[in-house]
Amino acid sequence: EGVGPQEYTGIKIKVLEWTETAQAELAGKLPVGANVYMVAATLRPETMYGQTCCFVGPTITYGIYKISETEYYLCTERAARNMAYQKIFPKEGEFPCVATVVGKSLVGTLVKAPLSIHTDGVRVLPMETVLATKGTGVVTSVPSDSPDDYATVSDLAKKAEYYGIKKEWAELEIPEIIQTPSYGNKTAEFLVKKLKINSPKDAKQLAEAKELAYKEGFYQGIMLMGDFKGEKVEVAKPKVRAALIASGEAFAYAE
Ligand code: A2H
Repeated sequence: EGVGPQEYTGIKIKVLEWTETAQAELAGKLPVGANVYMVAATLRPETMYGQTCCFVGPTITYGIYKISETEYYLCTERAARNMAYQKIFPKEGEFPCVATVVGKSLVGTLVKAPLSIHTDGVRVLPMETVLATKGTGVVTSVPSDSPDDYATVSDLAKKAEYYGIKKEWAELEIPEIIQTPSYGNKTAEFLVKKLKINSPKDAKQLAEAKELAYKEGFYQGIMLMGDFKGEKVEVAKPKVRAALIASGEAFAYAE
C-alpha cells in the first residue's frame, strides 16, 4: 500500500432481488430488465469460490451508474469517477448516475457472486469497517481466507438481531479453498483464533492477521477448489482473474 497503483479485480455481483426499502428508493429510476451489478474490489480473485456474502458500509452512499442500456454498476461515486478514466464507461470521463442508495437500505438484498459455491445467491450484509475512500466501497466476503471477513461474519451471526439481519444470512457454509502449510485450510479462522481477535474492530490484530494470511496464502498456498485445483496460488491467481474477465464477470480496476 502507498507504493504505486493497486491493481484490483472488480467483481460483478448481480442483484437478484432488492430489499423492499431499496426497491422503493429505486422505483422508476431503472429501466425494466436492467441488470445491476454491485462491484466489489478484490486483491484475491482466486478466493472467489468462497464468497458467502457481500459487504456494504451501512452509512456509505452508493450510486448506480449506467454502463449500457442493460448494465448498471453500483459503487461509490469516487470509484465510478476513477472507472470513467479506465475505459469502463463508454465515454471517457463520464459516469452517468441514475440513482443513489445508502448501504443500510441494501442490507438483505439477494445477489449472485460469480464462482461462489453458493449458487442460489448470497446476501448483502453490513460491515462497519468498509472505507468509502478505498476500492468501490463494496467488499465481497470470503471468510475462509480474509480475517476481516471472518471476524465480521462471526460478529453478524452473534448479533443478528442488533444488525437487523437473519442469522442464517451470516452463517452460510464456508468452504475450504486454499491449503497452507502454516495455517491449514481455514487460514482466516486459524489466525483470528491465534491472535485472539474478538471483534471486527480489533484493528491492530486484524492488520497483522491480514498481512500473515496474505503472505502465506500467496507464497505457500495450494488451490483446493475450481479449475486450478492442485496448483499454487501464485500460479492460479492470474488464471482465475483472466477467466473471470474473459467471462464478463469481472474487470480490471486500478487506483
Ligand atoms: B480482499 P488494500 Cl480472501 N474497505 O478481497 C475495507 N476493505 C476493503 C475495501 C474497502 N473499501 N475495498 C476492498 N477491501 C478489502 C478478498 C480478500 C481480501 C481476501 C483476503 C484478504 C483481502 C475477499 N474479501 O484483503 O487496502 C478487499 O478484501 C487483504 C489484503 O487495497 C480487498 O481484497 O490492500 C482488500 O481489502 C484491499 O485492500
